[in-house]
Amino acid sequence: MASIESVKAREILDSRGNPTIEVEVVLADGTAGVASVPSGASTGKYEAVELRDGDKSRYRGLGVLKAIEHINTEIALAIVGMSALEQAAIDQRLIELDGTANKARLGANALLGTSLAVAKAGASFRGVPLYRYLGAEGANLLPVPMLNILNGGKHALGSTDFQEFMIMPVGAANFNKALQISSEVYHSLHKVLEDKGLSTNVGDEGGFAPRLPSNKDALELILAAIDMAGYKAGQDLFIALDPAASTFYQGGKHHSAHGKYVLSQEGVTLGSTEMIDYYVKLVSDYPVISIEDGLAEDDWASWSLLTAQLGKQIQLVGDDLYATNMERLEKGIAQKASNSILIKPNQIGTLSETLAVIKRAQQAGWTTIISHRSGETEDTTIADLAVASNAGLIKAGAPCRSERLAKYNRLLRIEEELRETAQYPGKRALYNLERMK
Ligand code: 2PG
Ligand code: MG
Repeated sequence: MASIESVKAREILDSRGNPTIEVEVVLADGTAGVASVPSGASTGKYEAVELRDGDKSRYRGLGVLKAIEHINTEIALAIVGMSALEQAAIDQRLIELDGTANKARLGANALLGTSLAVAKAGASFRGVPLYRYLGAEGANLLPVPMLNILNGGKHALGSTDFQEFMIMPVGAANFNKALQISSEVYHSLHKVLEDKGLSTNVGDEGGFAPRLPSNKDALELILAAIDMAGYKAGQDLFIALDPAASTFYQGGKHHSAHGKYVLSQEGVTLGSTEMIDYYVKLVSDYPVISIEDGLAEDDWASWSLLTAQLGKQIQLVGDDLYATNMERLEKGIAQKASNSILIKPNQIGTLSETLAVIKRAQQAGWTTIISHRSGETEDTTIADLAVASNAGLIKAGAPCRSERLAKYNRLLRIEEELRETAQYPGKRALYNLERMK
């Protein structure tokens, strides 16, 4: 009765108003699973391919009707009749059906939407929540949220060079309290900006996007906000950064050592080692506990240098560097390129591959952060995935805008449902850092 009876996709719009895919899988007993697919702006070049129509007469070429057609015909034909409970077999079938290394033929967006809708149908069929269905019985770890309260880079043009300035409420006793603290700091930041006559408009992930001369100015504003809200930076909350350095890295494509990091708002251009020095200084001057994509996606040798220098002190997260790809992760582990990985299901295209990458990183003693994309929908799968995989960390934007809050609100409900068995790791989420143990 868990056999798949129909698979149907439709075009919906994401939080930026761009088309994306929603997939509905219905089982023989009438149980349904619905999932939708997010989309990035600072997309890494090693991500699986997001298939877009390229037909300029619709949605500026961003339509996804081709990918939808693939789901409604080829993909449906291949998985109808299979059991929704066989997630691994279904994902394998999807991968083989596509037949390319980067899912370019059918589209990683087509594959992921199908894969997630199957999982949701399977959970419904079993009558359990998705986090329970995907995780073991003991999966009860709520993640520490990493909330992007100040947006720059490709998510807010004209703001900072660095893409994301996040707060991590590690001092809270539970997730509910963590969200409360974060919202209070967010609103204090609004006040700090207002008092300084700076813009309180928000960027793609709901964080403020003032025009600022430097990244340090952003850090100072956040420290002021934490203080105004009555909390202690470096104790109740830490700061995490996602410079998204691939977006301001120039040249040296084949000889990464010759590339340059161009901080145009600050008016400085740095070589790789100077960029590392810049971070060393930031970490000594500010309560920064995590840096994601501090270096570019091809600058492997510098990643290892950065990790040798700061990897004991802070979390160093590879996002564009790994693109949730097992081969790239293995290379990173071998080269000690970082101590953490960002996990985005749509970078790789199926749920099973995503789970395998999380598991491998955890085995290597790394932290794993389950992440949204800058273009999101109301889908809350990543919240369940964070709990199911014991990731301990989630990145889902500011505590503002419903597509971001959908994930945090889902976690509030999960925490309530788990009652006294729910765990909030606080600073232990960064278990591989000596000082956070
Ligand atoms: C990132 C993400 C999410 P995007 O770089 O980590 O914050 O941005 O989805 O635009 O790639
Ligand atoms: Mg990133």
